[in-house]
Amino acid sequence: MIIDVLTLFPEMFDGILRTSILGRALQAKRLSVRLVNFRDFSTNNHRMVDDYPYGGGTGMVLAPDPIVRAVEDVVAKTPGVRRRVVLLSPQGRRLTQDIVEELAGLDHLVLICGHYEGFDERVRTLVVNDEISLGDYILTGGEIPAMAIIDAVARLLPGVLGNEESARRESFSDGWLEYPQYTRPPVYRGLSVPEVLLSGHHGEIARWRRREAIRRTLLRRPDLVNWSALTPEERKEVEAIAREENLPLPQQIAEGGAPPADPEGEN
Ligand code: 4FV
Repeated sequence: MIIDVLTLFPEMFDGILRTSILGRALQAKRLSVRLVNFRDFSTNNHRMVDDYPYGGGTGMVLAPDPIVRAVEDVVAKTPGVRRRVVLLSPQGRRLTQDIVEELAGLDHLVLICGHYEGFDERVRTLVVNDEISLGDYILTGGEIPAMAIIDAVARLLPGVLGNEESARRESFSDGWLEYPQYTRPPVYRGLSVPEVLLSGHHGEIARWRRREAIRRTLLRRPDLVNWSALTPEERKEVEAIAREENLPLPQQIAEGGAPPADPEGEN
């Protein structure tokens, strides 16, 4: 996979591209990241990339030409592949693990980092086919969202995560948040590791982890519970834990009504 990052501050990426998992993956050519300063595509004698907004208003707007030319250049250099040109902005669809998995299936990803008040709308019209937001807050630029996407996508690429890392179940992979994790010492400042985890009883440990993943999800992110996708067993488990935690059942949250009749009609 080739990731082209169009940015006015390529030096911001030095750190992440030379460190840890990502640094090793780039060394091993598991993917390649090209930093493109779109100021290099500015044709005016002051290498300007922004200008005053038509219609007035505060701040500056990124002009279309340098960005459009930069995109056309990297596209021309990478013919005939599965590609997406992504604009990073608060107006985009919010980044999720599902979107990350989507992007990890591409051969060529172009990330356009904004600054100032944003982009001339014709950038969207001419060269953009996807728009992603890191979250509902305003940053000074699109570089940090681009770094987040590069990091999240890279770890899904073959050979980037060692097997011990990749095998591990993680939040969002099966719809639940991650269960609590513990390591040595068994007692720290009077706080003990749950007995079950020291029992060596893998069935018990798996059940405990599952229940704690459900509990944490119900307590912190009930919006993540995809009620309709739950098996009857899972539904029973969720109901039991919701009762333990005096929490309304997710579907009650979703439908604001009484839980649907149990298909087996047992209860
Ligand atoms: C942003 C976000 C973001 C808006 C004005 C840069 C800034 C400036 N990008 N997710 N949230 N961008 O705040 O992606 O152009």
